[in-house]
Amino acid sequence: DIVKIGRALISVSDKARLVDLGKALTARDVEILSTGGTAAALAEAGVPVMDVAQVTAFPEMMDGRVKTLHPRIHGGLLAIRADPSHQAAMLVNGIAPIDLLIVNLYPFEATLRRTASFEDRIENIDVGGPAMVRGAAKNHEDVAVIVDVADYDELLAELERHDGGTGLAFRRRLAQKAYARTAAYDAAISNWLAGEVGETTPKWRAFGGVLHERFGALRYGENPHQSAALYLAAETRPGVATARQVQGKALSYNNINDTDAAYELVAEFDPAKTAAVAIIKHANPCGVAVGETLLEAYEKALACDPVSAFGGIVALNRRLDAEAAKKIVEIFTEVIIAPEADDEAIAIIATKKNLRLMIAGALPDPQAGSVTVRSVAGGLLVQDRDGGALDPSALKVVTKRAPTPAEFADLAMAWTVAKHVKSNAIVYVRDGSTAGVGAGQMSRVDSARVAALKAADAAKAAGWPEPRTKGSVVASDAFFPFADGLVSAIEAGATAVIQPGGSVRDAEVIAAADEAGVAMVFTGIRHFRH
Ligand code: 93A
Repeated sequence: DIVKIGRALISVSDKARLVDLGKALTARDVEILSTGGTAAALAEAGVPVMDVAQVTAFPEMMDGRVKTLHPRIHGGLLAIRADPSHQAAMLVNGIAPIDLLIVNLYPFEATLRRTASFEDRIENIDVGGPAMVRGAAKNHEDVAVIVDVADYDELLAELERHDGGTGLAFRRRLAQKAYARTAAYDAAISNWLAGEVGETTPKWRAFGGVLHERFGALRYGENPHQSAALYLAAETRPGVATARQVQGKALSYNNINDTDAAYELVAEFDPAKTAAVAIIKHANPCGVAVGETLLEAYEKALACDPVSAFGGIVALNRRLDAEAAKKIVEIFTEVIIAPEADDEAIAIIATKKNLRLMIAGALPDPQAGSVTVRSVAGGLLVQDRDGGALDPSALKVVTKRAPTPAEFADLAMAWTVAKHVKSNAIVYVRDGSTAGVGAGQMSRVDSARVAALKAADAAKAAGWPEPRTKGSVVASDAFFPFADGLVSAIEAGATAVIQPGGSVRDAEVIAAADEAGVAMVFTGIRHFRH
């Protein structure tokens, strides 16, 4: 699969490192073809080069709009070398093969970053370059294509390895990169034109590489004065964006955001092992529980913070059944999302005509790789989604007392829930349901206090003798920088703790746990969520 480079076509707007590259290719007896400016730069440096105009027998014309758009060029790039009919076509039409294409496109994107006229930008739309790049990439079986100055070194290393040739794996990688380049290039042009023609949401088209389809405009964004739209991701992950809406009003921006948080959370719980329900408000859980049935899990989740649960989003990890549906419709809920729903459950939901029921078809794989995107001024922040899962064998007991099996089960759950709570996250769990959730505070000790306070309020409202944090376990999404957060959790009644560890004051924190007879495990990983 090694293709020896006999002839190369170089046509580059960015002439950086051009002469060095030309010299290196000449040293390997590669014949070089070039377009006007590129040829001139090479010739000036004494690199032997033939102008494409000589090959095409046409002059570059129309201000350079037509230079390489000719069968002698495209035939040389596209001909399948092993195909006798292609060979014959080359012979008959005087087409010589081109084994290596080095192109970088007219700097269209740069015209967006500077003040430029409409005409200037139009003139900087490269047509011949992308045409050659796409042709060479299609024919990567025989042709290598470079679209980035940064790849010159790799090319020269490859030629060194294969005595002036390139391997198929290398060419295929280059082909992939070439199409990524032409796709991004056209996306940039389309984004710009979208703005020019008054497309209402041109800025969102900038997500081109990540998102591929505008799914629909939303009534408004997080607030009524913000416009908004939902885009579908190029990758398909079962969830709110692709779920089937069985009934109810159209989802709002906030509904979609909260429903996503809810469904991603319940997906952490294997439906074959347990039913799980999460109730979400403002993207944070106000109650999460597991149980034998969805009804049991829902009732336990609701008990955690019934005040906040009003107007919440309910996510379930199993097929919605009638008994759970009957209970859920008792209070005002914005959205229900589940992998499936029984007909009887659907009929019960139908009695609340505004309530949105979303059927996702499946649960997403919590560990599956994917990306999350958020915007910052002038850019996008992209990261792998947090697919981290608790590895029981990696847990380190750091206190004199180890957690009991019952504590351990609740610790694992608390840790899983904490992953889905905005930092600083403190989550108390007792008997398979959250007892208190502290979310989004700027100090960890405040999150511990807020969670305990909410548990105390819930107990008071329900007439329980004590808050459910008494005898609970607690998870912290990141390490306790001081003992105070832990002390606060112990005061609230936690008997076991799960946290990443890794603070310079771990010794102090461990000592505080030991003093109270509290068991603590370190996970070694953290789950910030901002
Ligand atoms: O105007 S074009 O779209 N028409 C063409 O036929 C063509 N062929 C190559 N632009 C074309 N190119 C581009 O010219 C290349 O992609 C490269 O960016 C540029 C190099 O021009 P020069 O060698 O004259 O500096």
